[in-house]
Amino acid sequence: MLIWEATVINKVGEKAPRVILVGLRHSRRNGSDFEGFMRELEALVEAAGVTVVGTLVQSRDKPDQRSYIGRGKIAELVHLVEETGADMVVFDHELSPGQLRFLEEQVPARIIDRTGLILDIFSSRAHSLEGKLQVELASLQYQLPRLMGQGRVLSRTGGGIGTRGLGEQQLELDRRQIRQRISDIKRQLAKVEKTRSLHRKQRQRRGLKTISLVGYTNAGKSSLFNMLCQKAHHSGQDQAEADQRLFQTLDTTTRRIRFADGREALLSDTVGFIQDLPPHLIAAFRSTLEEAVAADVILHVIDVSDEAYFEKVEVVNQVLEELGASREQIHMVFNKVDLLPGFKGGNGSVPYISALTGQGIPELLVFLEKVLWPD
Ligand SMILES: Nc1nc2c(ncn2[C@@H]2O[C@H](COP(=O)(O)OP(=O)(O)OP(=O)(O)O)[C@@H](O)[C@H]2O)c(=O)[nH]1
Ligand SMILES: [Mg+2]
Repeated sequence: MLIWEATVINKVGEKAPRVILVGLRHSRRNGSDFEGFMRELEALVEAAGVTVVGTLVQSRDKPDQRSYIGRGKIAELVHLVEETGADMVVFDHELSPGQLRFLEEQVPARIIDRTGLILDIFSSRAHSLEGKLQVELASLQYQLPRLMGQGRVLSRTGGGIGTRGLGEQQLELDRRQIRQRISDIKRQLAKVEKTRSLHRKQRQRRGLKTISLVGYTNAGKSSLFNMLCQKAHHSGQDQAEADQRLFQTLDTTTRRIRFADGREALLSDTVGFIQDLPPHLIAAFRSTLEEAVAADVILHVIDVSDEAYFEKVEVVNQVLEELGASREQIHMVFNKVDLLPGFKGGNGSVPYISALTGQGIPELLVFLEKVLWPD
């Protein structure tokens, strides 16, 4: 059956694919810093475990409808692919099904767009049943309009998994199977959500307060989660994984933490955000994200050492707002102060911390206690 399979771009045992990045600088890209965007794309590619061997940048007023980068630039891309021996080309934006097909025909390498790349990273990181179902749902919805004729179906990585010799009939069969699978997954997810909302009601009834850590990917949420559990835990549990790779965390982890006076709260570590998150992914992860914003306190973790932190704060605020978080719930915490040369400490109103060295953590716990129990 041709349904989504969890294969990763860089399968263990295969040599790391060589990748060319393609970026399109155009006037409609909402003023954001293009170089920063490309650096982030490279970090995403690295998070998928592949090596970048070249970058191609095109400037035009707007994307070309048929080929995204324009015909002249495609010739240059083909040349670069041949010269570098690249196996894969990653585009900086989601391609339409038509653009993807056209590029596949023209360029002798696998074509992947930013959405396909993010989906790939997500699927390699999902461990829980819910996470896996959510990623599969988003992936199938992405894949459905991208199924191709002649019995070729685009794999999640944009390449073809060859089931040659099959025709339109097979294609229709595949589509029907995918639609069927999509509705199965939705049904399963609805069940998981029901159980979760039941648990939430139980917690509320017991009066247990909740804190969720949210923020841009790589801001240090998992590191802070571990640090807070270490300083305020009462049961030795396994740790959340912190890593410099983007989207290290996908599944939500929750632990009980205890404050100085013995009061307790539940702390959750969650999936990170990124600019231009694929809409299918947001939709698929909606219940996880809504769960995060339903907390009594939303701790927005910010990497102050990142020169683009201000834009990233905006991205996170926007997603939080879309999810219905209220301003009163959201509290910012500035992380990675150890990387700021000559940092002397904040003015006391906003917590400045280092989840790595532990600086500012006792103060953060006091801060959290105050916002959780204001009386
Ligand atoms: N120097 C320094 N590095 C930090 C600090 N906090 C986290 N890091 C590093 O930043 C990287 C990302 O940390 P994580 O805790 O995995 O970040 P995250 O927000 O959970 O990331 P995702 O799960 O990928 O969204 C890791 O390499 C951490 O070691 C800090 O306070 N100072
Ligand atoms: Mg994490």
